[in-house]
Amino acid sequence: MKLYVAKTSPYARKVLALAMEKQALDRLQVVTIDPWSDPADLLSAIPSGKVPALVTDEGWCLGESWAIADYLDNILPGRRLLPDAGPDRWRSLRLSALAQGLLDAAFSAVVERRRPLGEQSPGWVDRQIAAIARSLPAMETAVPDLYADNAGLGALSVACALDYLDLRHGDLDWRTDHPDLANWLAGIIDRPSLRATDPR
Ligand SMILES: N[C@@H](CCC(=O)N[C@@H](CS)C(=O)NCC(=O)O)C(=O)O
Repeated sequence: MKLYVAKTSPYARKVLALAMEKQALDRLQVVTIDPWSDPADLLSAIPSGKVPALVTDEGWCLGESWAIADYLDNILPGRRLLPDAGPDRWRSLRLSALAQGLLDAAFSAVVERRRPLGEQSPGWVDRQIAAIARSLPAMETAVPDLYADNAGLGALSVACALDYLDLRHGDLDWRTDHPDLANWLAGIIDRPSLRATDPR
């Protein structure tokens, strides 16, 4: 299986961390590319042109980090990071979706700020920052769930999203108002899967 990733992509990091947690990274041929330069093999594999993108051994392609993570969790050996069904699955999915919401907002603000000055929309950036500001208290409230998820897909997704905030939005002092979340992140971020995928 071929997995297209980019070095600093927080979405790709989530999938790589999952494969490492399952100790099954060797089952993937990881191809590091720059999606912004429109590489031909990525575009022919996946219409969105985004990473992560997975080309399976059967030759079909899957995009979207959450779908790839679900698929790999099913077919790779190792411990399950997203339970098959029941309350544990819903908890992990809830956390995963919360993380995706924060990550989408944080990433979108970064992309907007990289556009040529005359094309940037401060209103759009403010909207994304507001979404981040609403997501953080929801995550603080969900800290018991983050521990209960036991470094599952939901917890790893939140860790990747928060670490992306630190990488690209270092000016947002989110730890002061979310101390439990900060403590939880300090504990999980030292896992080998997250250390090995640190984009810094
Ligand atoms: N919803 C997607 C987002 C993936 C995404 O936006 N990836 C970025 C890199 S971090 C990308 O490939 N951007 C290239 C583009 O938008 O053309 C996911 O969860 O995988």
